[in-house]
Amino acid sequence: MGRLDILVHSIAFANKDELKGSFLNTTREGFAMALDISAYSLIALSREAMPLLEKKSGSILALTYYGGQKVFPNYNVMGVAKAALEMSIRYLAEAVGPEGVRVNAISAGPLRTLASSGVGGFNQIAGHVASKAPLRRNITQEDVAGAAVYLSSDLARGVTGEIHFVDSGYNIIGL
Ligand code: 0WE
Repeated sequence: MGRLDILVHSIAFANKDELKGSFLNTTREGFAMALDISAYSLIALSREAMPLLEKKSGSILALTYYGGQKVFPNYNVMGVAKAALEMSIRYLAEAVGPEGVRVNAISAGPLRTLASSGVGGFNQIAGHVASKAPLRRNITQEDVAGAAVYLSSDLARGVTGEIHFVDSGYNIIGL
């Protein structure tokens, strides 16, 4: 297999029924599945990747969403899973830091992808962000790619355990 420079975690799943209606209706099975696939998978992947990742220069990058820090309508159990993912970033950063491996996440603003295509009210969310965010626009795939290249590269050699927002600045706004 050779060596790995970068591991990108970009996987999440919750049952469609859990991504609508009241959070009170979150099922034990739906909760377990969302956290298993969306958060625990980072720990499992990181453990398997560690023997392959370059010591002193390897890095791990995950993708998260502001719904892991604030409440968004319908995001529900995915918000809890992203909160677990974001805290796992910090614990993993501490665990693999001594080998010189860094662990960070990008918290991206709403972006049209396969994962967001099944999301009811996506256009409304994107429209709201574009009207309120400091940059008054939605992000692009290239915006995320730029941050990903930076965080994965030696340019970010002193950065680990960080949740880096690529969201046109939306997260700094109070109202
Ligand atoms: O993290 C996500 C969504 C990830 C996701 C998407 C699906 C669609 C298909 C997880 N599980 C599933 N399950 C499916 O069956 N996003 C950041 C995009 C997203 O999802 C939302 C959002 C946004 C934004 C759900 C509700 C409200 C807003």
